[in-house]
Amino acid sequence: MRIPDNSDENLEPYFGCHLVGQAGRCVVWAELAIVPALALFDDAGSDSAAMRSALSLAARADHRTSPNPMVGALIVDADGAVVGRGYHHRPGEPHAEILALREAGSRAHGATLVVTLEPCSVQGRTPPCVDAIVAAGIRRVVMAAEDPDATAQGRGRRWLEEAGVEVVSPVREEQARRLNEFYEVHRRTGRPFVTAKFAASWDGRVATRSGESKWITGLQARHHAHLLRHRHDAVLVGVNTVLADDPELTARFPGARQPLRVVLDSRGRTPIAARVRAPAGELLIDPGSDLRRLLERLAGRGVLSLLVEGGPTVLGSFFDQGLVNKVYAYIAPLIVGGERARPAVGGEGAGHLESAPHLDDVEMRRLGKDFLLSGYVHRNR
Ligand code: AOF
Ligand code: ZN
Repeated sequence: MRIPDNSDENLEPYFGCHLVGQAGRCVVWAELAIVPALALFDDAGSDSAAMRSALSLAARADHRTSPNPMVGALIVDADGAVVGRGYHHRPGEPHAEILALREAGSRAHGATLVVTLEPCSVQGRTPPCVDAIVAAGIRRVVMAAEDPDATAQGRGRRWLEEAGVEVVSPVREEQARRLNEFYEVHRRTGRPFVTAKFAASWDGRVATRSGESKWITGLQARHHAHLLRHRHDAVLVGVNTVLADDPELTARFPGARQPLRVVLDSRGRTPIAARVRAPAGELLIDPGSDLRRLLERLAGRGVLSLLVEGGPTVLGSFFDQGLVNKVYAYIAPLIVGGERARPAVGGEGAGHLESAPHLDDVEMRRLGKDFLLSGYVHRNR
């Protein structure tokens, strides 16, 4: 099957078994990763189609590469046949280009390498890919985007060109940057990508006036929230949420990644028996007095993405300080009402509509009876 040159499908969710129940049967099917629509690993009909295949390969890592980017690569010979494929699986393991070159062997000579990120030019945990690409006799490199990492800055491209390799770039740059948006924000700003998440009633309340919040949304929405935990490197709540809900802050489905857990607690109120202390992995308790500093510290230890799960006071602080990149709102079909029932986002809030964080690239999907709304915080206001 060939994709027309001008095909420009958006990245779409890839569904698989999200929760395995007793007897190994799949209980919940859900989105596992964002991949370009229709994963066609072997389509090399054009640079754009081949890049689409390389992107879907990259997405297979489903965030397990952190703090590294997700990268996919294909090697296409002179007849347009795909002779090698690879994607980066885990940090410290071979880069996508190396795996693709290994599969291609001598067929890489004179072939085209299609890769979703500029090949690396410095020795990191692994040797520079540019060296291997030139040594294998690759004639042409098609890349989606330049690498925002400080060690790159176009060096990979220049090295290839100096060695006589033709470089074609950018191809499907927007999709590639969207796929690695956590990595992009981390490398460009020195802070993690911040996702705000809440579950609210149609009228925006996260609890009744007596504080009851379990459960506003249904099972499917709650399972989806576990997927968000898996995708993020760290998850953060305020101590009031610990006291009210006693969350574990783990991703509970087979094969899930477990995020670093962060609690904002300035007065040591996190109970010794709190569930957030129980799971293996690290718990960080921070006073929360300087969120920017906290974000920089998290970024410094390789946290590319932070999921802020609330409650209203904490979400309010992140929004008031303009620190949120993306919002996931799970909206349940009920009206809680009441002046004393807490809204999803507290803090100061916007004085004027003009200064309220507006959302772009908004998406809506159904999760059982609930809706999931997501969008990116518009920056230029
Ligand atoms: C990856 N996977 O497929 C490519 C990457 O520590 P290292 O040696 O794994 O190097 C990580 C850097 O290599 C990363 O920040 C990025 O700049 C570059 N390219 N990284 O993890 C890959 N192609
Ligand atoms: Zn590399």
